[in-house]
Amino acid sequence: MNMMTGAQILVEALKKEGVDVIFGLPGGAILPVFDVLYDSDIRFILVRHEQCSAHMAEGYAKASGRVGVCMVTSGPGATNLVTGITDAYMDSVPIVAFTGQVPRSMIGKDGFQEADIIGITMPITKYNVQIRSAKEIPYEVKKAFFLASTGRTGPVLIDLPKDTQTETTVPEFPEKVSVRGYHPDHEPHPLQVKKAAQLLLKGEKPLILAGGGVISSNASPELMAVAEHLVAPVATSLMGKGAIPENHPLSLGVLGMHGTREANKLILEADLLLAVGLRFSDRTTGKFDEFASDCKIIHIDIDAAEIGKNVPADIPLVTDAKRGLKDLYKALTELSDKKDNTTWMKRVQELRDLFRSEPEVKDSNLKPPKLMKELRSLLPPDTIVTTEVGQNQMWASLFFKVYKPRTFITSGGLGTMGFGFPAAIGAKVAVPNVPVVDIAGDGSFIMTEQELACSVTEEIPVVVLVLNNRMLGMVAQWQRLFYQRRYSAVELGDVPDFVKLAEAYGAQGMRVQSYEEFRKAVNEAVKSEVTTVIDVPISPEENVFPMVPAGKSLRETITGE
Ligand SMILES: Cc1ncc(C[n+]2csc(CCOP(=O)(O)OP(=O)(O)O)c2C)c(N)n1
Repeated sequence: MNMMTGAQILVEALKKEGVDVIFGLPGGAILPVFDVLYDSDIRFILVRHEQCSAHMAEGYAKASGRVGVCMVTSGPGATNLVTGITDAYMDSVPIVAFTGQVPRSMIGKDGFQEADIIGITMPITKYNVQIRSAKEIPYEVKKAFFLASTGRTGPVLIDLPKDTQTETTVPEFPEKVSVRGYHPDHEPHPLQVKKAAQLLLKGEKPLILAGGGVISSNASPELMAVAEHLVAPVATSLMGKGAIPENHPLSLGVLGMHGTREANKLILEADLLLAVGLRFSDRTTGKFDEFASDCKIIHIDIDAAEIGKNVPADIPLVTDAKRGLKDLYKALTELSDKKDNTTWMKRVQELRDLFRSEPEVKDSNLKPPKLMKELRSLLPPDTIVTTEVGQNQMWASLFFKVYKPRTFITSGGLGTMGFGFPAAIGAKVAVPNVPVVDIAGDGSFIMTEQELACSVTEEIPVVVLVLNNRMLGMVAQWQRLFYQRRYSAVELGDVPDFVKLAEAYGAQGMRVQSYEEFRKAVNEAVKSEVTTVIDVPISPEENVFPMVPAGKSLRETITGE
């Protein structure tokens, strides 16, 4: 190896990790790296706000299963990443973020654009490190990708003082790294697996709850095998949506605060819960101590810290979802033939029929549930949908059926408004041949709408469907239901004009007033070679139902009737 600068070493190390795209925005403290990128084959996607570079990296990672990469400058560039990194941390999304930093001699001296990004991101990264010499770069980059993508996946940050980027050294690129005390490949204990299988076979009313871990470990086939052997209905968390095709006879849809009525009811009747790849978020469980209190619980999770944190488990299995379900399936088939669960499945069907037979509300306004169903029928099955946060997200979760893993991308843990649009851009970069649609609220879209400039100039066409209620709708819904309609700071007014806004950025804008116009617009938008914003005015009075009020148990579902 020849002498190389730290910046050259970094770019070489990224290539060795197979990185072909980086999202970000430059600045003084990271200029040496950008100068090397100028000559490299790595595609650099220039964002208009650093927060969005992290969300794009998340969208890229979630859609593809590969690590997403973002890169920004020091100080404000770095601090603008914080929301995106926290979002990735909460939802276990594998991203690696690079930040520039003031030169080593300036650290701690309040230099121009210095921020202690290591201190700031300590609690929101799986690992972070400040480079102290150019020599460390190959090892730290390898380690960053290893940590981000293994075990419970998550964000890693590398901070690069400017002079480590210009320092020269002869690099040594390691083939692999091992991190002391970090053993991400847990094998499930065979006796525990056997015990779990025995318990599952004993259960008369088993229910499976699948989380994001099933999707991130590509464990859907194993999930289906277990579910079909047990003839057990499957509900998912919001992050697990897509783990089972939602048109499968065993699918119950999403469970929780805005879960389907059948899922929330059946969990109260089940005697056995197999929870896999999920952290029992309060949005999924409702009140912790009343959740599944009549069930025996088997909990599979790669992160031992999740076991018993929110909900106690009778049988814990610390392993990733794929491995856990595979071993469980083997044990089940060794112990018995496919189960006969006729009585339980009859009950499942009974509830399903009951709730699905509810008549649709007759109203001349465009209704979000119907819009979601129409949208599904217009889009190919492998379309990737992202969402913003609020009512739009919950309508999508409840009424837009997802058929494949990695095709529903949303901000679950942090609930970040403004996530969906940049995540859609990242997803489209990762999987360019399928349509990508962001289901948005007006308030959320306005938060990161500037990335229209990015998507137009970088030629990354996505569709943004704005369910436009001129309100911070979800907050308004809570004020309507729990604060006697005292609408405090939720009215946005008819601003901006989304058609003109899209056009101002060189994108395409459309407004629809009827289902027919909606269908036409969606068909045109998914074929368009430029990003299209479809403005769909809906009533500001719409509520998302069913709903479980915050802090209540799933027993206390409000249906709006
Ligand atoms: C960054 C951020 N700020 C505030 C909130 C709190 N919040 C949750 S939902 C919501 C309203 C969202 O409004 P909009 O995007 O218009 O979607 P709608 O609920 O109307 O579909 C707000 C303000 C949040 N989740 N994220």
